[in-house]
Amino acid sequence: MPDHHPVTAAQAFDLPGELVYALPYGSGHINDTYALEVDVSGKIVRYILQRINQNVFKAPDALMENVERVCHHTQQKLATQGRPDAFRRALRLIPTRRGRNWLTDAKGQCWRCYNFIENATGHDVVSSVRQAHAAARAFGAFQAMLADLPGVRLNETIPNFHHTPTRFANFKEALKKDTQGRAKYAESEISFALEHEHLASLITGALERQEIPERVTHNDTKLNNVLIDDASQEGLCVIDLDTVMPGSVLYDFGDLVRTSTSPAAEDETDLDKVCMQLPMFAALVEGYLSSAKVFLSPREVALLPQAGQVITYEIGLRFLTDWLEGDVYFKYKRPNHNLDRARTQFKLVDSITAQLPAMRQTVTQLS
Ligand code: ADP
Ligand code: GN1
Ligand code: MG
Repeated sequence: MPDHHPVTAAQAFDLPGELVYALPYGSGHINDTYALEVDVSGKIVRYILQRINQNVFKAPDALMENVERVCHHTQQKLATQGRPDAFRRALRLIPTRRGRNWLTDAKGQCWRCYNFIENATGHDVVSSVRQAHAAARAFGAFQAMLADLPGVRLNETIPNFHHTPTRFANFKEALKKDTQGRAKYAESEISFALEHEHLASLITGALERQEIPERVTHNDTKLNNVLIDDASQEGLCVIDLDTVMPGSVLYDFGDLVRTSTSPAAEDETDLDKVCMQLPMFAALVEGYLSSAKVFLSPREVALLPQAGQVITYEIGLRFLTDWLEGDVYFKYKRPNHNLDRARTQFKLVDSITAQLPAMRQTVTQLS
């Protein structure tokens, strides 16, 4: 953890009692996340405090303007649906004592505080078809809620975030520079990345040719970015709103395939465990279409099978690039962690590629 002090930041927020603890929390790769424990008349109430990673998000105010709008809109939607548990189904920003929705501290660090969604879990690895179905349904419902977001186009919090050809170009640049002298240790991963360049423009090309529309999308739909209700196993609340911005639904569906069809963790080192499981894919398609079919175009549906292949390749490229550049972007816990992650992604790309005909058949049957 960096030296930024969460307690000082927490005290700037309008919490309803005494702060007891601020503990590092979760397994996100980007922000610093803390669970706050607040004593409210003898009862402990938890909150989530986050310091935005400004190495990754260069314009935190523009990011928070998006988050503010998205939270407001989703809460309003849920309120009009009259759901009794609406407060568990969308994030709510806790204001600062000065009435702002985020804090910029004396060092220029940006912090925000959310309600803590209790009795729900963000899973790092999928454990059942039911879970896959629930996650996909929740992300589809999230996209549906944002389809009529009023106002101007959302800010792009990371330019070219899912422009896979740009990710490929960045990889080539990192390879050329090889600042850490690491390229010689990853020959087969580098070959894989170079040989699969044709995948990069599949979705961006369709967007550019206007075969598929730009929509408001989440852009970071990995399984642990939706909290699943521990009791009902329903996909309850979509979190990690930093990259909600204009994009393609295919990257959202694809990242579900990347993170919810393999029984192995994203950083599994035993590659024999990494594979795309067709029953999980079918559950994702069913769950996603149950909430998103109303607005998806036929072309978007037709491209669902390949979406996972493209984004898994893209995230593999990003892990490999970061490793070549000396691990400057993703948080890591061991040497070569990003290389391990890249390997796992590329193994999964192969597994998806081998099963594309069956995946296409599944989508045809279920749509
Ligand atoms: P990162 O961008 O670093 O991935 P996230 O916003 O995904 O950060 O948060 C990290 C983790 O914190 C999540 O995976 C989840 O476990 C937990 N978390 C985030 N927001 C909440 C919340 N409002 N309620 C409960 N847990 C949360
Ligand atoms: C990061 O923030 P987190 O851990 O949910 C990353 C995603 C990657 C993912 C890989 C802003 O997601 O793009 O797909 O790691 N987020 C950002 O696990 O770069
Ligand atoms: Mg996250």
